[in-house]
Parts: sequence; structure tokens; C-alpha cells
Amino acid sequence: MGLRHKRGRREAGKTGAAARVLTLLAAVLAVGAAGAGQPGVRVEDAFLRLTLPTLPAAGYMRLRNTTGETVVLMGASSPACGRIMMHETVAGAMRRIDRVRVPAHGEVRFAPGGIHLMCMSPATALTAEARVPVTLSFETGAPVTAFFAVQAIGK
Ligand SMILES: [Cu+2]
Repeated sequence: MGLRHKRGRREAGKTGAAARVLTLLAAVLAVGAAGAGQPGVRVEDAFLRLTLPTLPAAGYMRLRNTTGETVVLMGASSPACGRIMMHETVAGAMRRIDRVRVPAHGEVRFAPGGIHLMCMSPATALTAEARVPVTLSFETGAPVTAFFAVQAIGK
């Protein structure tokens, strides 16, 4: 009687732990699907434009800050890129930048001819129509992972 009771409790405990893991997993998946990690920071229309295989690919997006505080992007990384740099095109030449400020309730457009991400040494498996995760790191708050659609050149 006592043993059965104990076993029952232990199983209940196990089920509870499993449920907690599932809840956590669901939360992680939901965050991935929504493309957000930090509340209030949103990545929209993100894509990576291929040039030639092995040449750096440029990353474009709209980074929205719906919070009342300035958000500062400090860098990006992706398993699909050896390294990601942040660039700004000024008078036709690219220069490296190490931070991008997104004003409160504002947005910054990463676009051709302006600020962009540069995927150095893209993975050879990078092909058009794929989607690759890119994780953005900020001065404060949690990183944000968004999926970038891979676009062939000329599109
Ligand atoms: Cu560049």
C-alpha cells in the first residue's frame, strides 16, 4: 500500500519534469518560429543575397525596435557563415561598423547601398531558396535569432 503510493508519487514527479521540459522546448521553438528572442526587437524581410559561391554574401533586413529604449546591435553570427561582419556602404565603398543603433520605437533598414551584414566564407551548402538562422547580439538583452531566406544574385 505504502509502496504503491510512493511509486505513484514518483511517476507523478517524472511526468511533471517531462511536462516542464516540453513546455521549455515549446517556448524555445515558439521563439525560433517567431524570429524573436528579445521582446520588442523584430527582424523582418530578412534575406541573404548570394554573389558567387565562396564569395561573401550580403544580408539585408529591417530591424525594428518596439521598446522605449535604444537598442544597439553589436554583431551577428550564423552556422552558415564563417563569420558575419557589419558593413556600411559610403560613397560606393564598404566600411566596417561595429555597432548599429536602433532608436526607441524606430527601425533600421539593412539594404543594398547602405548598412548590411556580410556573411564571410559562406557554407558551401548555402543555396538559393534555403533559409539560414542568423543570431543577432545586442549590447543589452537576449540575442535574437531570425531566419534569412537565401536569394540568388539578380533576384
Ligand atoms: Cu559589405
